Amino acid sequence: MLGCQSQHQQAPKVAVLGLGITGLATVNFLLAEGYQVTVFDTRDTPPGENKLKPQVTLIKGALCGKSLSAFPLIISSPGIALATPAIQEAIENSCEVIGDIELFARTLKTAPYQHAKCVTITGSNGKSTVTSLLGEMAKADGVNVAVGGNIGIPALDLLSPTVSLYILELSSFQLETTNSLNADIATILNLSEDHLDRYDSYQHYIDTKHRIYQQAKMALFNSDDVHTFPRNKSLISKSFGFEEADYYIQKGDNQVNFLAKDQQTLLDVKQLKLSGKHNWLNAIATLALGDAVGISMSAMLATLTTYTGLSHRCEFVAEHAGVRWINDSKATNIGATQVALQGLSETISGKVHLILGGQGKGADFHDLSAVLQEIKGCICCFGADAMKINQANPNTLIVSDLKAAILEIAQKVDTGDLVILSPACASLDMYPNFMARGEDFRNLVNAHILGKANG
Ligand code: UMA
Ligand code: ADP
Repeated sequence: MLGCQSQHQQAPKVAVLGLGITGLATVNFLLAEGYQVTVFDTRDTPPGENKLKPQVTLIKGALCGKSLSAFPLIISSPGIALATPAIQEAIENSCEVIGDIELFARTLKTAPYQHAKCVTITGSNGKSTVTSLLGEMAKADGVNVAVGGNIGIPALDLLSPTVSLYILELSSFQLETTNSLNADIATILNLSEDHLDRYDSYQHYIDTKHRIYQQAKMALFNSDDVHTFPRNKSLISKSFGFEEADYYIQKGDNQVNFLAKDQQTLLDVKQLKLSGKHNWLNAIATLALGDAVGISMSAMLATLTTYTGLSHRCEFVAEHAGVRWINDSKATNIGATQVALQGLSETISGKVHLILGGQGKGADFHDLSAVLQEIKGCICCFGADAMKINQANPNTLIVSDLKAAILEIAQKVDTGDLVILSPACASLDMYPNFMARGEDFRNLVNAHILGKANG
């Protein structure tokens, strides 16, 4: 579909919606393919504006269906919902609307990229951990690998004739506009409620996630989570899970647990640097994905004994006066916070204290009640949905911001306690992203608990 016009034809017109990192990568890709590009963004100062090449027209303001309908092909960014009325109008007027991942998928089928393998990873939680871990395993095995997608590098920026394996983390937003992924293996790691401000129901969110299996050569599903099971029964599939699965956790004597495959023990979970039972599942899911694309088991197991995980996921920040402070800012939905809190009290002698809040994305905070009731320490909530959290969970205290939460809890901690920021919400009401929120937590703990200057 790309690079198709001759020198004498006018360059074909294409619209790009959104000028964040995806929009910018898409524009640069399309210019290199010889397209005439117009960008639309609803923001006054789109982040990519100063990096835009001069030959590209940028139109700011509300999206207009009539204007979009002038473009036979529209590439929409993940931050813009396909359900947006102007986009729907363009679709009704026979415009083709796809996303950057679809553009990537189509390009991957053409020379010189067609020999590369591709792994695609989605799920409500654990995507970035599995994606980056698999990338490290591939590197350890000497594979020329490129890792990107929702994890932070737009897929189109990864394209190179020398890459032999692409590993893509995909969000439901990206899957909305993707139709022809031809992944060697695709997985949905788990499903729990998220992004209910974008989808009209949980089922709609689940259905969108299932698009990842379309045209995949193989599916990997979570045998403990029925929502992840592929619906196409003829699709070749493998499973991972705690017990009944191709890749599973084998219980040995004296509470020793092993990562295992086909009755064969692979690694004692104590050798994992990642902590928490959810990471046992992330580890076996990653082994299954790596196996499917031919990464050697020895390189994968060696990586598991050294990989310490990404920042902002149950990350140790400081210990002061016998109290541990943990940053789990990436817990942006209820499911992630539940997992972080489960079993935490068993690992410490004192109480757990929790900080949560932000944008709840339409979640029902009653779903957190069971884990919050287990908490014996102070629970502070802040941000746009603090009131909603408090109404569903009266054992929470509303505070103005993260600093106020830390100062409040600092007065209540005893030796042996643990304080965790695990917000169950997006950060965008008060921060540019979850990383900035996690860094603010780290700086505030340094400044107000350890007494160090920021920086
Ligand atoms: N926006 C507007 N008007 C526009 C275009 C965008 O207001 O015209 C807003 C969106 O609603 C959104 C923000 O701008 O709040 C960014 O949207 P974008 O599509 O321009 O985003 P990019 O900068 O291209 O980043 C996107 C992903 N962002 C989203 O899906 C919102 C990044 O995932 C991803 O890393 C990047 O592409 C590279 O693939 C971020 C994310 O929050 C981390 N993802 C969600 C999540 O993980 O829960 C799905
Ligand atoms: P994602 O990219 O899907 O947001 P991450 O790997 O960044 O996932 O982890 C985000 C948070 O989700 C972590 O801080 C942790 O609390 C939780 N989490 C990680 N893996 C799992 C899992 N397999 N099941 C449930 N929750 C998980």
